[in-house]
Amino acid sequence: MMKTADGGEAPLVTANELVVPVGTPVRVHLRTVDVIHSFWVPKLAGKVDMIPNRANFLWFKADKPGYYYGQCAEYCGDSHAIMKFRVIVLGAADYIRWLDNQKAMARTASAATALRDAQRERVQFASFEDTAPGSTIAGSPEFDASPFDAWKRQQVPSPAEDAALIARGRELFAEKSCLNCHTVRGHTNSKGIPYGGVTAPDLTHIGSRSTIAAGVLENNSRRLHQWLKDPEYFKPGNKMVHGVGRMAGYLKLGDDGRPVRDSSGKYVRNIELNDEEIDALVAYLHSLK
Ligand code: HEC
Ligand SMILES: [Cu+2]
Repeated sequence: MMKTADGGEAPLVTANELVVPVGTPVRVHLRTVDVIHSFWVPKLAGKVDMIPNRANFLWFKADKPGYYYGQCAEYCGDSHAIMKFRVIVLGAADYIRWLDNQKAMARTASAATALRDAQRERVQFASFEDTAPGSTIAGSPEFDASPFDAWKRQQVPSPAEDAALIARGRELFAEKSCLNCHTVRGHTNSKGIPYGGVTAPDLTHIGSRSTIAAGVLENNSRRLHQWLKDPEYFKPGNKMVHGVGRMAGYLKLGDDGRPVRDSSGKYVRNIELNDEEIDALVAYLHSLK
């Protein structure tokens, strides 16, 4: 259980990555709200379907620490082929450390770690030539060499983080309406508006996860920037672009809840982000270890 911003308790929430202790039987409850999925981590357990209105579960026990790949094994929609997830198996002490950190409220970066703008990674956004739409994994050579080590590096704040940029990103998280769908537990903007959206992944510790977007992309600055610039490119049909119910995402929704087009047939945007704003959001999200 974790503490909530209002002092209550709630189950711990993560996304894309299931972190478990080694040598311990784990019971996974499998639920789906809309379509059928199938939970499959070939090296750890058999395949079990997730079916709406039905409570399924499975047990598994991992013998070795490491980074294990999982894949949805039942056609579930436009982005099924790229519906991946990971299981990270840790030794007992590492697991407790991870758990304590995840239970904590969102981290606030300190000004002592400020970095000159010039040192930030610059990214070319005009096209994503380094990746193809729907490609199975878009990692870096370091990540591909050892996903487990990459995951471990991701657990600690970068010594190069820029506190001013992070603060700007934190404000933008409210200005750009990210807070409508996402939670960052314990964080508000400067006006005290809590970041408490519930329809999308909880981002309280997004900086500590090695992948984003259901494991399609490595969670480095370049990939996170690309994701925020054009989520549709990587996950066609996703709700961040198309909205959740009546809550608009990147596209403006009409009264019928469908994206609106202008007279030339182009979709009308609801959320506009320029590259500087995206850089600030990336810095903010990556400070959330
Ligand atoms: C309409 C609701 C909505 C809005 C508004 C929205 N998002 Fe999302 N976001 C989602 C959903 C749904 C996903 C999961 C997408 C998927 O993987 O299919 C997501 C995924 C993400 C992820 C990846 C999370 C993960 O664990 O993989 C990040 C980071 C993110 N959003 C940041 C933002 C930021 C920053 C903004 C504001 C500019 C924003 N979102 C606005 C719904 C929204
Ligand atoms: Cu699927």
